[in-house]
Amino acid sequence: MIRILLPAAVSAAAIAAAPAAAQDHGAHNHPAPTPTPAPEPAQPAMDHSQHDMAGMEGMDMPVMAPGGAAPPANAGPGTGTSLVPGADGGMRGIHLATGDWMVMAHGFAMTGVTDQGGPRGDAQAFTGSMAMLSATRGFDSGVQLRFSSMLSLDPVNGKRGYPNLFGTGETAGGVPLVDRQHPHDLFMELSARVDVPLAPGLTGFVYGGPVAEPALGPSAFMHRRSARYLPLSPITHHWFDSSHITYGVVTAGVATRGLQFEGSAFRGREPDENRWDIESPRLDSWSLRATLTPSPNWAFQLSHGRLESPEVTHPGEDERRTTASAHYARGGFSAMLGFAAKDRVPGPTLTAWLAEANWNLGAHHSVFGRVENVANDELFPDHDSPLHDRAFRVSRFEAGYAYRIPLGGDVELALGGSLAAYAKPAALDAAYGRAPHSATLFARLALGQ
Ligand SMILES: [Cu+2]
Repeated sequence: MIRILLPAAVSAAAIAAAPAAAQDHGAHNHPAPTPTPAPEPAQPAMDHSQHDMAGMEGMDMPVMAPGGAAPPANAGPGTGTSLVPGADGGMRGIHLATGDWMVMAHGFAMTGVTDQGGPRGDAQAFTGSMAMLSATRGFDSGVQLRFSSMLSLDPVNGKRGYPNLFGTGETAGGVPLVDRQHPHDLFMELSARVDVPLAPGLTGFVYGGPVAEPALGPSAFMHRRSARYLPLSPITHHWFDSSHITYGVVTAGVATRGLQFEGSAFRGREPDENRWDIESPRLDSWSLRATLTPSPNWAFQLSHGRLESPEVTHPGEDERRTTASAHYARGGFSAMLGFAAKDRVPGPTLTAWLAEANWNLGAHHSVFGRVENVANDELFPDHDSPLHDRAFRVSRFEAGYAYRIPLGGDVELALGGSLAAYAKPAALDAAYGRAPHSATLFARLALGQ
């Protein structure tokens, strides 16, 4: 227990200590300094009071480009080059202007204990964490340059990650992980991005790096406001957003105020089970994504990718992945509805649905939930099992509550818990019990969003 909890405490302390170093900036809920897709022309001398959006969270404000010829964007930045509704509030945290560069830091550390229930549901303490650091600078020409890094201490959970009933994907000790969420890699992102104004209201961009996220799927769950307090990974992670850690990505796109088109070349293979290293990049797969943001309240994305041999245990098997999602944000309420189809080549097509929402009620209370439905054929990896490779459609219904304690300087402690129940075919009763249910408690310390 101590071994598991200590790294979270250390990273939590690091996050908590950070605002002291930036007292004059930390207390404000700044909008993102880089409101994707609008480039940020060099106007560092902007009146600070104009820039201060504190108290405006939840208002239906477009994410304003801080001056210049760029129009205000309806969208805010998600993970990689993905977009979320501008009304979600953008990425917040500590902002420091150092010379020509604007440095932004944000992140979270959480520790939890979960009992996933039933014969296959383990009980375990676990941690989750993410620290993001980015540096952005604008040039007189309107060109904007940004470097981003994202780190996680997930690997301290051990190779088998944490219990997550009906969750599958990736391996530990060469064995597929089932009813578990794999740990994320230490390096979740090391990327660079250049935005170039092409015409009034039109921006072109190039993004990529040795660890980055291709233009495929919605913003990854750990950055979605709708999933902010949901303590566990979605069981549909490998249908929607598992490509958020990809070793080798190059993306090019164009964006207007309400529309973004982009394409990526990237490595199809999932990260291996050594979570502390950087793997060799390749560009053997591709994806295309269109994102529509008609207002600051809505974002819709449609994406399709062809992944070369994503799974180490199925080396001859490729994947065509299609995802569609709608994101809504207004007044402290954020929601997402998504559909995904994983077409194995060769093999069947497995579909998934996901609906999740978070609602901040006043200064302290949040209620949240997620419903997922997925056809999964990886629940019995043992070749001798009569159920091996059979697809079963299962559903998870999860609901929870968090009590939020603002600690000042955009630091927040949230204490909460969730309960989950499942629907599944009777053929799974022997393995999972007739009615498994799960309970999770967590403490989450966050700097910004
Ligand atoms: Cu992941």
